[in-house]
Amino acid sequence: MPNETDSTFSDDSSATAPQATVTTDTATLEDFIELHRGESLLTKEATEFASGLQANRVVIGGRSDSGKTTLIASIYERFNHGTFAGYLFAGSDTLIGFERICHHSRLVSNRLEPKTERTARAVSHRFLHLRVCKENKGHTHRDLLLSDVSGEEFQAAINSEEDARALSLIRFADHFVVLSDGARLADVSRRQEERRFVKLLILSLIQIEYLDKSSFVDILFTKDDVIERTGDACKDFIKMIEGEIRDSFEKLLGRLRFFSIAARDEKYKRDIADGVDGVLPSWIEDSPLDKNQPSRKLKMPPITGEFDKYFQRILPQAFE
Ligand SMILES: Nc1nc2c(ncn2[C@@H]2O[C@H](COP(=O)(O)OP(=O)(O)OP(=O)(O)O)[C@@H](O)[C@H]2O)c(=O)[nH]1
Ligand SMILES: [Mg+2]
Repeated sequence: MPNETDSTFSDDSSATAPQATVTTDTATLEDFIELHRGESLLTKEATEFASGLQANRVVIGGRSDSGKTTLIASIYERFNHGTFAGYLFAGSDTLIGFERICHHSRLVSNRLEPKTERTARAVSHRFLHLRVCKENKGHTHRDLLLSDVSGEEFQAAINSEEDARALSLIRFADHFVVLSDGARLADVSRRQEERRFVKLLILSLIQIEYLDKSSFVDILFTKDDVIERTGDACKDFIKMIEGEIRDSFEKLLGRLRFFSIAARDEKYKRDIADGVDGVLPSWIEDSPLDKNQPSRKLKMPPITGEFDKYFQRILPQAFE
């Protein structure tokens, strides 16, 4: 388990330790803007972030239950315990958002098993913001925006071009991440459907040119704890999918990589966010986009919640 006593980031008075427990559903945009102003965020840093030039944007796709929200919650929770993947937590403008998604994952209300709340389709296109700094590298920070989009939107996208086009946030992502559900891959009655889904999702997005030779794409096989318990036949199946996806798409994309993660081992044998440290640094550091060029613009989505308002407010230049 992570070292509970490691509080390296809390020595830095400029950092915002992710300890605030704010779970009210009635919080407004102003509430969390205030929250972020209440911390020692320098104006210069805030301005740089608001310019949108410094934040890498990671869009996380995958069908419902593949583990998207749990992955985001697990990253935040690891930073709760100190250094993760060589980085320290240095603040977030969406602490309420993190607390809300973690609330359902934690052992609260006498739950015996942690469960992540399903992301509602109505609250689409929400982003969570993380500010981190490299361990031993002083105060140079990096900003990361992680999408938490409902799996239903990705499922719809493989069946309809219109629904695929609704995922226009992928056009301006620095990283597009597809989660392939390890629990489905471990189940012989559902694994073929999962294999088809992942391939079709990438294909659909290539066909409408949301993914192209400039795109960085990562495939994450989730719930590796389940895969591990299922045995070698399942691992062989995953290797086969990996080979197929490479053969079909590698030449059409800027970068294609594969990882296995266990964001939340239900038997608690692995650390939270196990394996995520292998991919997180590249989300923070790498980008296929020339950040000095005007970025690809998004269609203004319908405003369905505070996350949409937040995103449009901090990155107005990202929208058409
Ligand atoms: N065993 C195991 N279960 C996991 C892991 N990660 C996520 N889960 C479980 O998988 C279920 C679905 O996870 P979510 O994060 O809600 O999935 P999602 O992709 O956000 O789903 P939607 O919001 O419906 O799109 C939850 O019950 C999680 O507890 C893991 O690493 N191991
Ligand atoms: Mg979700």
